[in-house]
Order: sequence, then C-alpha cells, then structure tokens
Amino acid sequence: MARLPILRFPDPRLYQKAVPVTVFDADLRSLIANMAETMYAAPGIGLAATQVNVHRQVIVIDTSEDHKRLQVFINPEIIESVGTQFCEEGCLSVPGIYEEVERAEQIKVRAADGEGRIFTLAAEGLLAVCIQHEIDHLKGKVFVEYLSRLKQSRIKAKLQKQQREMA
Ligand code: GNR
Ligand code: NI
Repeated sequence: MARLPILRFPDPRLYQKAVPVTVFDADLRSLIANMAETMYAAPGIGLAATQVNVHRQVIVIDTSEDHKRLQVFINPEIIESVGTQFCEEGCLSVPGIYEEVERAEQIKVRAADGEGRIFTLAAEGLLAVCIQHEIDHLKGKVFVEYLSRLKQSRIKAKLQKQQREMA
C-alpha cells in the first residue's frame, strides 16, 4: 500500500472527466487500497480517483467514526434524488476551506463494488453529501464552483499563497 499525492485546487487536472472502469483486476484493487490509505491518512471521509490524478470512475468513502466501514463505488450513478440539504463542506484538494453547499437530501446510487458486482444504495445526510461531492470530482467539478466568483477567487489566491510559502 502507498499514500498518493493529492492534487490541489486550482490544478487543471482536477477538471478532467473520469472514464468508466471496464476491467476489475488486481490493478484496480491496488488503486482502491492506495486510495483508502490516502483518505484515512489525510484524514478525510471520501476520496475520488481524480484527486490522485487517476481519471477513472473510482471513489472510496468512510463516514464512520471508527474507520471500519470502507465503501467503494465504481462507475457510480445517482438514479434518484429527493429534497435539499445544506452542509458545510471541505475538500482534501482545497485544504483549510469550509463552505456551505446545497445538495440533495436523499439519493439512490447505483455502482459496482471492487469486484464488479452492481449494487444500489439509498443514502441521506452526510453520506449522501459525500457521494455527491465525490461524483462531482469524477465529472471534473470541485465544490468551490458552487460558490460566488468572489469567494472562488479569494480561495484561489489563498491556496496559491500557501503553495508559494511551502515552496
Ligand atoms: O474529508 C472530506 N470531508 C467532507 C466534509 C463535508 C462534505 C464533503 C466532504 S468530502 C472530504 C474529502 C474529499 O475531498 N473528498 O473529495
Ligand atoms: Ni473533495
């Protein structure tokens, strides 16, 4: 297992659209294991392959307290969404920024697991928010794009300053 470097907003590679997974092999299982390790180490409650510069439709999520409920979503699709909720979101690709975003309250998602078995899952609350946030990453969308342009440019400036200070 290995920790993978996470791309930071506004890295243009975060805007790439992920392609569906067609082969469920050892390579995919190793990507999933490395993404899980990277997410737990960060720490975060979700990670999309896009964030580690792999442009395939792979998501890992664990919203449990004890880090024992890893959920894997390959080629996920939201097939139903109901209601709205507002949640203060953060993102490992936008470190230190937390902003309120509107999402569906309840969703049904269809996906494959790491072995290629199709399942559907009903989710609400934080899990539903996280799934929507991760599916956005696979489409090349970062949560800050829901914010005003003024907020977006302030966030860009702040992260670019952070990067300069680290260099
Ligand atoms: O760790 C994360 N926390 C979080 C909190 C509220 C809404 C969404 C998230 S996802 C985020 C990890 C991440 O960046 N996933 O792409
Ligand atoms: Ni994110």
